[in-house]
Amino acid sequence: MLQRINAHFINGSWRTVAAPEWFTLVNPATEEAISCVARADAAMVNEAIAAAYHAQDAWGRLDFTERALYLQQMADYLTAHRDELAQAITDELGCPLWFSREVQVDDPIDALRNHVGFAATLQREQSWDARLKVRKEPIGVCGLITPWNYPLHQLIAKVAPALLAGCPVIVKPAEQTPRSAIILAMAAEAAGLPAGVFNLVLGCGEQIGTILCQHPDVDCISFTGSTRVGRLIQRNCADTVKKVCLELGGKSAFIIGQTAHLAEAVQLGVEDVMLNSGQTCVALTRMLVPAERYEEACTLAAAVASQLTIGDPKAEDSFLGPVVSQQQYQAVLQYIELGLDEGARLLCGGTERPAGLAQGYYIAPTIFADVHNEMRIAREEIFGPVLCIIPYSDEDEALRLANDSPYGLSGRVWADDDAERERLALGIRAGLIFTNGAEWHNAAPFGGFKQSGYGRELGLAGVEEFLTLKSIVTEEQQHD
Ligand code: TXE
Repeated sequence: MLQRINAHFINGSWRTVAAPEWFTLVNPATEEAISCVARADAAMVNEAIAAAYHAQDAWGRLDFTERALYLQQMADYLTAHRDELAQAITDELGCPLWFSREVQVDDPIDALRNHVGFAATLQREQSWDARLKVRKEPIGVCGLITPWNYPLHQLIAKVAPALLAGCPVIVKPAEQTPRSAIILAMAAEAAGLPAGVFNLVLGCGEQIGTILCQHPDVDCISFTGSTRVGRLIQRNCADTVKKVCLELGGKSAFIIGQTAHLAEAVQLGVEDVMLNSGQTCVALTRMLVPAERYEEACTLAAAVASQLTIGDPKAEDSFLGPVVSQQQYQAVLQYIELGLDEGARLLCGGTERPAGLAQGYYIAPTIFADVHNEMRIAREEIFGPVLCIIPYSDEDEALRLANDSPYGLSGRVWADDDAERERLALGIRAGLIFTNGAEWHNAAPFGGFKQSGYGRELGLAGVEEFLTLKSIVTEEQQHD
């Protein structure tokens, strides 16, 4: 018997849809149905908006430090439910359980706790003087629309700053990954958030998203997902002049510099793309290598990929599991075929099912050499375990290739020479640059240049997105 999930959190209580449409969730590792999820109807979405609208004044009047106490309790709840969260994410998304625990769950909880720490700074920044008071005020009711690839992270990166800023939220997670959102709503309930401050509606992106975007009582939409839907959201928000934050796709470059330690750089580059089966918006999908070291890099990359274990997400030694869905599986396989048609050289992987995996949406780590930056596989976001290796002749060409992309989300440079590293890092037009072996930073403001979107998440800058300024000018005091 399939588990039925009919759970929407509105105005402080759990609600069911009376005669719902059901959406079937499939475990991507087994291709078996795991549950059916009821989609919220339009009436329920409108109720959630009304609840948030009525909650905004009281919530907005609290100090940052008071609101931070609720976030603290939510973080404690999530920590206590770490294993359940990790299991839910692995079942729905297919990434290995160790990755769910360490990256999909621990990192966002850490990010949530960072927000607790921002409260005192924000409180101090409220400025006063005799004639002018400039206050940072919440922007209002926020619709938060998130994707499936890092389900808890994507939620926390929006919910934490919005709540801290004083904005009530209506959360619409991706249909493929509802469980982490339900657990987050349980955290909000356990923390005793006032009714209407946190609302969760599960269901169809187009239907719920359109209502949220067009509703006059919603003041801001923060969206992470495809560039296609990002454009649509902008248009849908235009009539009500909402603030919009968009975190969209990427096609990030990894420039391996002339002075790089090639083996270390290539290993990190390959592993980075293959993690989460390539379904990472900051994945370094274009590896740029000095022409004179190109064949050496290709050989190293294929060797690294051949060592990565693909298989059962529950096995501790699986480095990558399946991709999220049949749809994603077909889309990635089509890109691999396209790469072959475009004349790229397949170093490893491809469209063949990995050995021993008869079921599941598994795609072997795939690497293409002889890729030109004009090829579609070098320009479009594939969102699967596929790496393109591109040669460059000198530093100028490396930067030209890195920046010759409609996207500008992220990038990495590796050079042992400080000056080279600095020049490359400054030269890439993208919102987040890593150097050498640097790891993800939970307080680094994150967001795109160009068609990767605008607005920032994480860090104090992430909270500022949900704040607006109010100036109160007072009459000069007359002194006798
Ligand atoms: O994304 P969608 P999909 C990219 C990646 C991937 C592609 C498609 O390239 O292959 O997008 O993935 C909701 N109005 N990224 O189809 O459709 C939807 O319900 C409002 C990059 O899953 O953009 C979900 O909650 N909302 C990315 C969210 O939008 C709508 C992460 C994302 O879904 C809507 C994921 C509408 N009309 C995919 N239609 C990243 N930047 O990290 C759908 N949604």
